[in-house]
Amino acid sequence: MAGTVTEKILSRHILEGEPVTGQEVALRIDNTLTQDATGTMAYLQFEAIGIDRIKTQFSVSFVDHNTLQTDFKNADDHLYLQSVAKRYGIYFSRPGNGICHQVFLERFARPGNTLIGSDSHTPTAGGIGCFAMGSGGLDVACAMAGAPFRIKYPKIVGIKLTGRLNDWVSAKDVILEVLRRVDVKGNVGKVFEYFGEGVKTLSVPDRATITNMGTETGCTTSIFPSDEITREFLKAQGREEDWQLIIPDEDATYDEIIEINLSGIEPMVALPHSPGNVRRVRDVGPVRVDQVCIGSCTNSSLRDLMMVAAILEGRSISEDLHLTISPGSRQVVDHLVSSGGYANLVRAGARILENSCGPCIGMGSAPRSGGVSVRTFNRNFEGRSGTKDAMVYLVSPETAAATAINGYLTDPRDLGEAPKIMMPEKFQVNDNMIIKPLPEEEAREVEIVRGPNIKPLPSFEPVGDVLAGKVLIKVGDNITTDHIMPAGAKILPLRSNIPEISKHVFEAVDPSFYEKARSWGGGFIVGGENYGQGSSREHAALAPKYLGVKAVVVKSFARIHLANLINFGIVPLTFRNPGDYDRISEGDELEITIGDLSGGCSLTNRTTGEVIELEHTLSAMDAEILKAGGKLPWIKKHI
Ligand code: MIC
Ligand code: SF4
Repeated sequence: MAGTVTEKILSRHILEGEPVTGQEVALRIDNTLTQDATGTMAYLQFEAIGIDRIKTQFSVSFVDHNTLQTDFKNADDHLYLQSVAKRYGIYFSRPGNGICHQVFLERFARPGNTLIGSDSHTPTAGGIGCFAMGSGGLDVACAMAGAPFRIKYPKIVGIKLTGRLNDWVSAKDVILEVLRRVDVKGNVGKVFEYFGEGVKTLSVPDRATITNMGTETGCTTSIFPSDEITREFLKAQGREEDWQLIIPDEDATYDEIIEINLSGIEPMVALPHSPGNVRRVRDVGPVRVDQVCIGSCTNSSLRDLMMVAAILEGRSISEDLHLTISPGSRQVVDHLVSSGGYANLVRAGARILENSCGPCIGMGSAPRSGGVSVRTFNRNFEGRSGTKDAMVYLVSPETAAATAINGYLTDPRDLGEAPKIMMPEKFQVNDNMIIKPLPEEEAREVEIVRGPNIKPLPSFEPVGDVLAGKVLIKVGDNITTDHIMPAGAKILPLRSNIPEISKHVFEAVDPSFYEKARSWGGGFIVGGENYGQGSSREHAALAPKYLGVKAVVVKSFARIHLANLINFGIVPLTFRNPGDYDRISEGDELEITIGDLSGGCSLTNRTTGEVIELEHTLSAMDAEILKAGGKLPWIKKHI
């Protein structure tokens, strides 16, 4: 049978279920990745499952989110992660080695494999032809323990690329164009698979920029074929043996096709506060800018930073703004240094930060109050930069560099002739910042180090048939996990400590949420469309659960957050009639009869006396997991 890349990879990994769109399939998972901010929970859960060694082909633990080490907490977390990796046979990428997705692409990702990662931008590896998905940490823990990962068999959307990008236009503009067309909601359950002649004009890091930010559409993942260009990239990384050809058959069919002519794309920008709010840079005009930040897992590859270095060569940044650069990996820095690019950046006035997530997750470099920040990142949600009233614009490295020179949002084509950059034939391969797994016997002897900030996992009661309580908060559409469980320098160090981090739930939306949840004995969350978009952080489910949230009732959910709610025993429900959203207010007393969750549920609003019909998309297994009080107690019984 003719197949797409997605069909070919999935058919080799389906353990249960039929490849029918919308039906649940269980997938064998070859690899996993974690990062520090979600990793500590994932490994505490893995330990709780009680397996002696990971069962994946290989798994990697990265430290890249929280590298500030403002006190013992963070340093303790890193040590825990390093010792746990040693104990269970996991690769450990040390802090300073780079951003998880960039390093995974360079050193680990394999075409044709399946990967899940406790970070929503795990689809970056789709740029190399790996079927890579973001998930909660508990799902990663289960995959490391050998359990399959369940998804709804996706609808395969083919994105047909023709033509070739013009000078000054790059992969970021392509994904911004995709986001302009499909927006951040309405894409749950889809895979965006790129095909067509235009694919050949994009390098692996270009493709990875596109699959990385594909996450912002809310899709399951995005993927490119594995072709000769992929082989060249792997060869340059000294791992050609990891390559295999995976291209769609001539007569492969897609459920839907979107055509994009690369030659027609112009420099694009996502305006505050949504990655889907996309315009042409030229149409937005010369907005005054206070800060430019270059980096993040979307745009920190060698290609991107060499381009920035070439644009800045012999120039100075505007005196009215700051420019920060966070390289994606140590390999990138190594090349920047040896090629002279690093000196161009420094001489132009860039502040070069660590090889980590940095400002992207609010770890420093917050803009001034009311400031404008132009970033090459993938998210511009309100407050995520660390400054609530900052205005964040998302652009390509070319647009960011041009803006840094002029001090206002600039279409890079205004700079004249585009520089030409050359990529090395062979990358500098040096894996001394990656600690390899120990042999099984030796690994058993390793002692796991737990600092005082690493608190035991909370455990929860099974969910009953009738849920009663008050509406703790009512929110609108597109609520992100950054709204539910903020990150940043103050809160990230608490990721291993649920009692402490739970004090910050919905902090920026309603500072009284925590007190209310405590004094009302928990209750419900009511929301609109695309609830829980963004990050994979399970803390956005775990911390509300700890505060007694019983169910979340919304118009629609984002995929990863929906899975996280189930994993931690919060019942995810949707309105049968979306208009019923208006019939519930904050503070209303609700009673929801869920029964055994085999059918719909009804909600009685005790405050108004009205009855509202609710629905869910839970499988029989999801219902079992919920009823058991979450996935951890459930998996312990099943492994
Ligand atoms: C993000 O970009 O929001 C993060 C921080 O990388 C998250 C993971 C986390 O919250 O730790 C993600 O994208 O999943
Ligand atoms: Fe890190 Fe930002 Fe990428 Fe998240 S989006 S993994 S915070 S660089």
